Amino acid sequence: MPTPLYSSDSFHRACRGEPVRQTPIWLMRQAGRYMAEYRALREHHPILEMMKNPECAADVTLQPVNAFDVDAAIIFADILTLLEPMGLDLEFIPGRGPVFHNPIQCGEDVRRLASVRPETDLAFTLEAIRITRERLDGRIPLIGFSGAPFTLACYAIQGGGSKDFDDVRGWMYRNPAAFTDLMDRLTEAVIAYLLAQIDAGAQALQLFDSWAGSLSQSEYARRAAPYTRRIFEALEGAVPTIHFSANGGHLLEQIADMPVSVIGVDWRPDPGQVLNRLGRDTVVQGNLDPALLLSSDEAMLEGMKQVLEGFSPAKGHIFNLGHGVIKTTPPERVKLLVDSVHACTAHAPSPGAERAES
Ligand code: 1CP
Repeated sequence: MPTPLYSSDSFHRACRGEPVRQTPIWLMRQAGRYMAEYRALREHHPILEMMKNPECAADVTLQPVNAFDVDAAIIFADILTLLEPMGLDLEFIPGRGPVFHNPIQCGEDVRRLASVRPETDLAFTLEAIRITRERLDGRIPLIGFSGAPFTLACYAIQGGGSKDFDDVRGWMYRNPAAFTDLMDRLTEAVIAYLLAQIDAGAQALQLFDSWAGSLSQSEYARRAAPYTRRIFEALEGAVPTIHFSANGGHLLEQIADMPVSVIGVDWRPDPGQVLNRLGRDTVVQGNLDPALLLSSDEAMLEGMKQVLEGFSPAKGHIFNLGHGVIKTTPPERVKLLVDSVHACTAHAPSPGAERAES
């Protein structure tokens, strides 16, 4: 049995828009190749094998937790593993990235997709969540995640990565009924997967819609938002939820209109403008440009201050990068960033924070 939620931690308090002693911070892709500990494990194991071995996945999840004073862990898994039990044959090819050998090409391919039973099909990630919760022993909360239906559909149709997924949008316009069928099936799979992650002990959930930004506002409203909304409705009241999309600045109002706890913002929009558009009664996550960690300490810290100041009027702020940690990031920079966010915000607690957290 997982231990109960630790609802007084700063991450959860910020998710709920409650005062915090210092701004919580975690980083998307905080586990990965920029860490020597990760590279040492990766030398001996292909990435899918690492994700499918729950002990190993728990080890990797805890690497950044042990190295940096982050306020949340995120389970080591990948958005693409959900597509495997549906019938898509996934391989991570070194130097090329993920590839599906049998991408979706027609409506018949969609109709052939299997439904997912997470407890058996994705038992490895659920077990990794249980092990990680035990090892964390309540120190910080554990975030589970899934890809959102549109981003999953992008990979399922494209059969791998793409710089813009133009061909996927072309397919979507040519095959509207098959695309709707695919989105329906993916939505059911994502809901089942995320509910199973909660059962296993995930204390918050992030939905990655990395490619939603490739859709226009009206196409997003029509072809993606209803499915994402259905997912947040299914999770409402269970654990805090976070939405993230890269390059999705034009979609922020639509996303904020969903029953989601936290709006993730990539590094492109200015924090002040985000709050002008969404209102201060919003909980935001983000949004330092990850490339600033490849810059100087001074430039990174200047960027950090702008993000902290820009989002300070918000009801809640979880500090994060505007996308994942870049592979060439020096780990010392991550440490400096985490410590500096804590140090800079510890001096200006919101009213009532000390009382609330003691
Ligand atoms: O060793 C390696 O090959 C490193 C690359 C790697 C890692 C560390 C991949 C391949 N996946 C992961 C783990 C992963 N993926 C996490 C772990 C938790 C964390 O520390 O944050 C998460 C949250 C993901 C999510 C993910 N996978 C996304 C959404 C987030 C984003 O970056 O936009 C996407 C799009 C993927 C697909 C994927 N997996 C891996 C790669 C290289 C890619 C991108 C493929 C492409 O579009 O070209």
